[in-house]
Amino acid sequence: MGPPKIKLYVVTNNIKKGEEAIKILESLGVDAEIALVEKKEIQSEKLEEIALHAARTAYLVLKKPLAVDDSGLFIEALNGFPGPYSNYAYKTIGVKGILKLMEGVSTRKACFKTALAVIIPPLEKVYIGEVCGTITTEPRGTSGFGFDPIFTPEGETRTFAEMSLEEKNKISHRAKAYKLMVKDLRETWKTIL
Ligand code: ITT
Repeated sequence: MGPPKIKLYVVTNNIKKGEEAIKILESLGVDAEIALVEKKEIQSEKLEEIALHAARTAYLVLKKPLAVDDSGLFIEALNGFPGPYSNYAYKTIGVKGILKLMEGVSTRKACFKTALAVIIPPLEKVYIGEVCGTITTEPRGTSGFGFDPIFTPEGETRTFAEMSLEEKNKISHRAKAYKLMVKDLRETWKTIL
């Protein structure tokens, strides 16, 4: 028997997002749990900075190995809006507001991006995952959360909200970031995840 596995805490206040992360980690064989810890969100245009700062402040409270993902939807025709302001945009103008801003706009390309910060002392790292696709003209589907009903990933006809969680987790920005993280931690850093 080797050393015991590390348990990773997924810090978020968004339960849907947390459940998605737990499923991804489960499929990679990682022991993980959601932690609803108060974390400070700085304003920055860089998801990497927001995620790392949030992870550091959460670590001061939790003092256990943890991961924080900060994600956003970057719409090309809106010069990357809402991007790092996705939470605020979702709560204020919402899915409908985004569709309204996109009315009559033919360039519908958009990308979801995740910056995943992990702290397993002394290690502190940030991983990036991205998936591009298009913004629909109408919301479709009821699964997932946030902007899932208006985003169709490349090579698909369905929105993320029309897919099962397992399907979204095969291709999503979040899944890509977590897969990179687990691979790097296990292979390069010999972390027992
Ligand atoms: P925490 O910071 O507490 O984790 P949050 O909801 O603010 O929760 P993010 O900052 O990562 O999480 O995401 C900002 C918003 O972007 C989020 O509220 C959603 O509206 C949207 N979003 C993020 N990831 C998404 C995804 O996979 N599918 C659809 N929308 C997503």
